[in-house]
Amino acid sequence: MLKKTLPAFIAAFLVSMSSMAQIGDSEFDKTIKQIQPIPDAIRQPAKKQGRIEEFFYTAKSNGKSLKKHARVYLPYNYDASDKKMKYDVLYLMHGGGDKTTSFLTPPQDWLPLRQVLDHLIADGKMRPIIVVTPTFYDDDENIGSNTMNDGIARTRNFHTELQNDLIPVVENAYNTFIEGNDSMAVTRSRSHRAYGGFSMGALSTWFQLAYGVNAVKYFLPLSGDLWIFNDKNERQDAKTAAIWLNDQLKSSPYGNDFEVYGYTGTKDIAGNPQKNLVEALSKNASLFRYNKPNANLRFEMKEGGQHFYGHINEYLYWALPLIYGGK
Ligand code: FER
Repeated sequence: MLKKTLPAFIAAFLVSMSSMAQIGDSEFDKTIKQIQPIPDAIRQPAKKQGRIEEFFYTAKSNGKSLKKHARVYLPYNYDASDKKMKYDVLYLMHGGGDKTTSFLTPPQDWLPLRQVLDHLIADGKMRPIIVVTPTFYDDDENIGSNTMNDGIARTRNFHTELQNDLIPVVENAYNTFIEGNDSMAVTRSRSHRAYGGFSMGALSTWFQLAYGVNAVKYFLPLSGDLWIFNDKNERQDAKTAAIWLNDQLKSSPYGNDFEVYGYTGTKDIAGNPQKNLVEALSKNASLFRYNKPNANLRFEMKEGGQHFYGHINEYLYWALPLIYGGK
């Protein structure tokens, strides 16, 4: 017996040490869908291009009033005067130390998200949407102490700013489905809203699900898991995090009326942590249906996928048509 278990234990230890994930042959691993390469054409700019605007708003946090900004992607042909045409809105949160520009207008040495969006819309793979990229920092030029604890606190709290300060203002400034500008208006239009993020932005996505499922229906955690701490500030394991998230959701009136689309890569520092969280959710969280008809929890991994926007933006090429295609 010992001979059989010892190498497995050592292997698991080595895998966790190197932050390398593997899609192994456990029952759960067999359910993981592998992310395919994107078509070459997506790596070139599309002919019909959307545009990116800067959007300013005021956020209230801890009694402070902050002037902040977000970036807004408007699809090709967006016409502000055409009030009959309404758009769903996707919010995407950057990773630790990053900015409102990280998803939309990065240096062009990786696949830019705007190009993915332009192509998906031009090719009819998804309907046109508006994408908003805010920041959990005070602003791009003021990212606070940039420590892990500060980042965790900001990602945990961002849902309040999203619901009270950002959504009502930005969605009334563009042609969206919101009707009204209070918290109830945000809740009534939740099925027209998605929230996702990369790394610490993925952490903010799990917290959005836990604390703000009333504002958002679709969730895209991209290379990041859920960090829960006990009273002594010790990180809890995936099962504890899964049960905590499920308990949070049980106290909402929305039941299992939410959808999670998780993506990461095998060479990503978040690969194993996110895989372990999704497995724990699939086994310990009654509101999550994984790998079943009408699933509300999906998870895919890219062989060789790394912790950077170039791969994350590829994942969005596959994820967004699942939410915005064919409806
Ligand atoms: C994770 C792996 C890495 C994760 C976050 C990180 C929230 C962030 C690392 C960094 O910002 O340095 O699973 O989940």
